[in-house]
Amino acid sequence: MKYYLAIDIGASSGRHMLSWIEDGKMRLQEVYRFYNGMDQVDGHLCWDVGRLFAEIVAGMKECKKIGKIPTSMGIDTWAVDYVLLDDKDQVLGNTYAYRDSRTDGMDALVYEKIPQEDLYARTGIQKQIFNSIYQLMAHKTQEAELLGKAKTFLMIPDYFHFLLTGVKKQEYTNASTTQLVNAKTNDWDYDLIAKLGYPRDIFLPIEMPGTEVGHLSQTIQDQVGFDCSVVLPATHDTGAAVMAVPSLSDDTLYISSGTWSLMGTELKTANCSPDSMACNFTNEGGYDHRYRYLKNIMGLWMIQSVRKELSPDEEFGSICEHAATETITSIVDANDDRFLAPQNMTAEVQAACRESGQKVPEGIYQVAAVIYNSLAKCYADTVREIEKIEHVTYPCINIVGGGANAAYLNELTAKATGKTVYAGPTEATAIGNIMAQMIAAGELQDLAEARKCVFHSFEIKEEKGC
Ligand code: LFR
Repeated sequence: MKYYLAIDIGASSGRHMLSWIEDGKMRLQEVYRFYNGMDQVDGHLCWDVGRLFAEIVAGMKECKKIGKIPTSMGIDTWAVDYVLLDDKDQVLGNTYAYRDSRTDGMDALVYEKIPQEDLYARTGIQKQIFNSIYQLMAHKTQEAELLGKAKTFLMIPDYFHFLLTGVKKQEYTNASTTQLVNAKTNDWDYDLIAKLGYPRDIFLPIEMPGTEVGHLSQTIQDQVGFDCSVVLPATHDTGAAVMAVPSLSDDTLYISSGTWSLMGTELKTANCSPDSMACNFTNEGGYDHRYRYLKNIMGLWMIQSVRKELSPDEEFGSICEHAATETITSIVDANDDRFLAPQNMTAEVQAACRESGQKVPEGIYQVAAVIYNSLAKCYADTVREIEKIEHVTYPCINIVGGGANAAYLNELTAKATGKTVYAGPTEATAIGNIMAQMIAAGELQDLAEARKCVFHSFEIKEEKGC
């Protein structure tokens, strides 16, 4: 049996998933799971990349323990965050998390160098104040000395791949989220980088998913007890998740539902038009030169936050079931930046309801009901926008990722959009990661065949629209 290992790290947890093909179906086995979260360091929200790497190694040791040694492995994580390495390949300063507020006001400094319209026309990337372009401006203005010492810029999964192999490679899907990649050439926009005054030489050549990074270094082999090849998946988790959308048609709407709800479709050519910019759609680089044309919606981060505040020991399923019995109809704008990193999510949702003259939710279930209803409303608005911009009427919505388990939200989504909802697979990110590895190994022929295989391998629930 040939095993493949996906290490999929999200903002709140990470997991090691082994996969193999058996009787024509893709099988998955979770071998290790670990916590992730942001830490406060010097008043900033940061990631502990040292701890995360120790978890990566710990999970690999589990593979050895159960005797399932992967032929290849790859890591995907959230996007936009990066490390700067010095001339000895040591991390310079903090590894900031994208929800940190150091980027406040950095958009204005970027637009002094390039008008926002030009930036969108070149990169096709949505305005999110946490994009690496604004984070680098924060580095430039707040920690110039540090940026001056930087020899290499690596996105988080690329950094982990480097620690595993000693080889530095920059993967494309994640690079596109920096907002420094040109949507036409799919390469760094060096002209833009020069305009912004960022050091050109820190950016490595861009490589496509499926490329081999290298083999495990001797040091890592000694720790984990085996060697394997490290292959680039779509290292951006959303890039991986969208690969695993089990649709056999190209005209498909999807929601990759997790910490964020990423809702959109795939395009063969980027849409960098002013209309598209006005709706803040993004054209993130995808597998096989497809663009993920989507919108970031605040997503289950809102539920995760209120659960932490009001009912930390309760299962998400229970919160979702109870929310379904509430009758409150208040709605907030699930796209509003006020929900990005509020001091207290519950208070923020309540304040938004109060300010708009609506009933103020009390208790976890009412607050959750407001969030679920608000997400569904936002999904419906987004469907209308995409259909208008793309002149396509989509028949259904595929929801993938952990959020596909939220039955009440699926029901609300079907109702609000009028479209049939197909929910699953829930482990889309890990599956997408594996797909790129299996295609690279020749076990699956191409994306279309891999999607067919996912379609036949995992449970997909249907919720009829009305
Ligand atoms: C989802 C995700 C989104 C990205 C956000 C920040 O996990 O990767 O696609 O916009 O996190 O990186």
